Amino acid sequence: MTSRTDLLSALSGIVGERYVLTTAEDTAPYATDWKRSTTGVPACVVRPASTAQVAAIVRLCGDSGISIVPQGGNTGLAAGAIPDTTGSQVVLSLNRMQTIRSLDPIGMTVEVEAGAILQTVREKAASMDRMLPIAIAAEGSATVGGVIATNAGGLNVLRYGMTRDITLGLEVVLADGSVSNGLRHLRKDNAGYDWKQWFIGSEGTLGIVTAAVLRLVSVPRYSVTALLSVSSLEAAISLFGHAQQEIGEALSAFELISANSLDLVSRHAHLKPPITAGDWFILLEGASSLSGLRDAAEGVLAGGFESGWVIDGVVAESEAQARQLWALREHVTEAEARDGPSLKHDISVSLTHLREFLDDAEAALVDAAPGAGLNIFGHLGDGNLHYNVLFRPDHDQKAINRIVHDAVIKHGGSISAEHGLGQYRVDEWLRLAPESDLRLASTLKTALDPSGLLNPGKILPFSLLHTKAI
Ligand code: 2HG
Ligand code: ZN
Repeated sequence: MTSRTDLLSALSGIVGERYVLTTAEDTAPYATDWKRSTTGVPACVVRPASTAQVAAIVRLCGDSGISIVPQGGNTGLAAGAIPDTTGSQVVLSLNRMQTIRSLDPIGMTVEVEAGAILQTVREKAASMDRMLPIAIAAEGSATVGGVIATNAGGLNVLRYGMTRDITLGLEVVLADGSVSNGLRHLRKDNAGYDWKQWFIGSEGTLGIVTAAVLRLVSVPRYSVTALLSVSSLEAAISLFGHAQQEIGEALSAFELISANSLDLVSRHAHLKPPITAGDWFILLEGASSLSGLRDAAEGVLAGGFESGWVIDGVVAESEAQARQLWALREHVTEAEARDGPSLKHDISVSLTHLREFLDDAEAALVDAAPGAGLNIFGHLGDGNLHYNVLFRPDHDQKAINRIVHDAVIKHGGSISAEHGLGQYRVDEWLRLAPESDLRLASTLKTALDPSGLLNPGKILPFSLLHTKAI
């Protein structure tokens, strides 16, 4: 058994003493999640500067039986990068590994270290007239490694896919301290298993992503943004079908925002929609290298009015107005946090069942948590809603989670669409996942991390790996 002093001095030997943080003050930013609802107690925080240092730390911790919680920008919404409260887990922050190793504007790829800030990579790509098509509200702090570990989604999934669809290659440090180098810049690569997929969305439980090759796209020269209010969810869904027809593959975002969400934004961020309200709002964006988008968006609006789906709408006249419309959507999370405590549910349900899901969940919540508020918004085009419940202290939080997730499963949906299971949804996943999913997950975890060194307690608690249930 390694003493704490031995561990700290061995870690200092790898990264240098100033990059091993031990005081409560220094470790605090790494110990609490963005929402400030989960706080852990790390043994220390270690900040390596290279893949070789990450590998050496993993070997050291493995030999000493000390578990590791990998962390990127700490912007996650499910506490997947926060240690437990035992004071025995080492947080391994990748925030010193920020190098953009290469950017190829013709091959349309960027190779980058895991700790690079998403926005910095997007800006670098933009400076060469290319776009990294991962757009999330936290891009100013989120890192490439964190985005990969959670398979982040965001605002443009409709057009470009999830992080999984944009990742071409990975470099990963495995639990035994070896390095798997798959930094290939290839669109086509069927040689053997596509092992990078095992690590994307694995929340640091199977290996530590240290670098990646990501796909770039051309910068759309034209874009159009519109905000519409609609008469019902059914109207919103019909309008989505219409927009897909009119705008086609250039439709890059189709976001749903409830009137309640915009009420929160108006109260806490003092921003108001410039149109007459309905129960729901739609923020629509089209982006293309070809012109004609504005006509197409106006066609969507006109068709929406004609069919009685749309109550009011505006197509942005300028870049500045488009940004104002987007600000309404982008402030929802912050406004919710300012309003008070909430239970986040990051769900996806196919559009054909969405109405029934909302009805079932709301009916059950009215009984179980009377007076709870709802903040529902998200990526309607992907069937992914953030169904966030603004609960009161007397409400049973576990019961609320069960109600929402039971309704999701009843309608064939997923309880974790784009934020990961983290710590918040592990119990619910174990309760609701098909046994065969758990068995496969357990097989993979046992093969890649047999001693449960990496991010224990996330996705598949180690204590459950060898039980009969799995
Ligand atoms: C978004 O879509 C993010 O804005 C955050 O995924 C969702 O705050 C949330 O629940
Ligand atoms: Zn989202």
